[in-house]
Amino acid sequence: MFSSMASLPIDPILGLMAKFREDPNSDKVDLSVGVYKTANGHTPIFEAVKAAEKYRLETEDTKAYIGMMGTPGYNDAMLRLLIGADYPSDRIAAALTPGGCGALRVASEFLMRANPDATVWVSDPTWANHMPLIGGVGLKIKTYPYYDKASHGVNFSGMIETLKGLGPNDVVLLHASCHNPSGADLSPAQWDEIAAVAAERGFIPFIDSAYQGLGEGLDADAYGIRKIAASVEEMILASSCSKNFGLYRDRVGQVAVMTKADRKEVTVGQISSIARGMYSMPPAHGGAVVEHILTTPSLTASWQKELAGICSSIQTSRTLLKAGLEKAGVEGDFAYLIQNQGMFSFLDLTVEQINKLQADYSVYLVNSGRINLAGVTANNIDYLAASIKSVTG
Ligand code: PLP
Ligand code: TYF
Repeated sequence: MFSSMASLPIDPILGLMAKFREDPNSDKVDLSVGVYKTANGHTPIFEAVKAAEKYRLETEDTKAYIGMMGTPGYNDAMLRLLIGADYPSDRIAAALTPGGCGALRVASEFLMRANPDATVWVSDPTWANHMPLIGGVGLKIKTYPYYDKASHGVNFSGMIETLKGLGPNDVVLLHASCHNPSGADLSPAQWDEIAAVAAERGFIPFIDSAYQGLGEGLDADAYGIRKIAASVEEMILASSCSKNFGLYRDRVGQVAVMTKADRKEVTVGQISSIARGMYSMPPAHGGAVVEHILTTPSLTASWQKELAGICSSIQTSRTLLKAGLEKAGVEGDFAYLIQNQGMFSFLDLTVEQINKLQADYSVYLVNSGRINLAGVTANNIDYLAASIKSVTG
């Protein structure tokens, strides 16, 4: 039965991560997968996470299942973080999910049940995994203009013109902050306009928040979420604790569906039924850690401080890269590297140049030219800039 299965290429991002690990070159530079690393290439565990895990180890007295939606405490703490303390609890059905990916998949299954004819509009370009996660349930996917290659910012007029043509059968996937892969984010004024168009046209905003706190700060990065939540009756929010709590492998996320009044219970039933068909109960550990941090003021403060440190270290990497490329004489205006937000930006390199960077210099980045800025450090910038200079001529 299995011999007819086709051989498939592996996830290009995760494939590079494995290749990088095997590369013996001591000068190697990893700009591939979106994982935060310190200057020595290590991804640390937040102190608040360690403290919460210690607390949990001491106090946890059962491994019996948690509910399909996760715990109410986790869901409440996350919604406060994302939407704010005044979130409309009577209209939001939320569930702990295995990572942001789990949230995106549950949300897509929910949309498919709600309206199999819906079209999900994603930014051009978007995170490559949005395609299998959303398209895999059978939903149609189309793109709206987003990234402007010339300015390395947002082509907002192109985007808003497309959104103005959408209606109630459309769903628009928006990145809350730190756009993956471009780093080009929407301004508050642009979010205001999108919220007004969503309310007017009746399409469903579907917000993916995987980097809250890694752009301009926890509240600033949630501006769009909060504006949209205050402007429309129905929306979906898929969030991840992988980056901002450093809980990558523990798989912690949340799906939240904002509904019309009186539809909450039906929505909880639908989400539970979708979870039952996929994994039934989510893993408890990471959600409990996040809940403990967000409900313990001293740990909240410690977590926020460490997160702000990561954010400023990525900003330092942006400054380093801009200065390094200029110093090495690489052609181009690199001011955009400072304007972009979060872990990622594009470098204008051809696939040929990217392949050469990997083959000749052990510099790893994905084919699109997307780089993870966390991989740029004071120690490797001269080597990295010289390598880029040499492949760009
Ligand atoms: N959405 C975006 C845009 C991402 O970059 C990621 C990856 O980190 C996720 C969602 C979800 O990640 P995870 O499933 O690891 O929480
Ligand atoms: O874009 C990234 O690099 C991160 C991590 O299948 C990631 O979002 C990459 C590939 C993948 C899951 C997560």
